[in-house]
Amino acid sequence: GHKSCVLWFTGLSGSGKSSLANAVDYALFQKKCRSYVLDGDNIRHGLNNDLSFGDGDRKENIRRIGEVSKLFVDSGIIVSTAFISPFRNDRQLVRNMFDSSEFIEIFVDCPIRVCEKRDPKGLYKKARSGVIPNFTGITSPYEKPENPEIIIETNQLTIEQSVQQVLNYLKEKQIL
Ligand code: GGZ
Repeated sequence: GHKSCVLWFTGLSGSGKSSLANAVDYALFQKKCRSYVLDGDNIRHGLNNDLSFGDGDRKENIRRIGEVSKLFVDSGIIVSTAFISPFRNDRQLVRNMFDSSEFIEIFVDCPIRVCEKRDPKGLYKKARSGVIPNFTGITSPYEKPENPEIIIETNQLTIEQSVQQVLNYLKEKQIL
């Protein structure tokens, strides 16, 4: 058996949140844990398809994701969320929905020049040329976590090393 918790990945577009959340989720599945990933594909395209990227809608995006995460945690699942969640205050509001051991903030730390170089979807290019407004890191802020439970430098580590860092934390805290 294992305890349930939220692995709250936060970081810039292209920092590797989604890849890492999915890799952690797969590693947990292999260990026979019950886990699930919430990301743009299943939330921004569904429940939250009424929300834009303005500050107010980002806040509501994160609030709803916090509430959904709570349902998963109540059902005994380890839920990984992969959203930029750029505002410190919004992340704090979600943190406050949980017992302190249940909310694990993971700062996916990657320099913006590296994210911009990766630019897998060409979004930074569009943001620079003004086609996409309010783009995080370019024309909209990203407030770095001050006291995250885990910091992962995706620019310095392999995906396997990054996954291991998360698993080590979960073992240390006796969640696994
Ligand atoms: C940031 C944007 C924007 C703007 C579209 N700013 O790299 P991606 O494509 O796949 O992930 C980004 C995703 C961000 O959605 P989140 O729900 O994670 O954001 S937040 O937590 O701030 O609400 C990016 C794409 O959507 N995208 N427009 N203007 N990212």
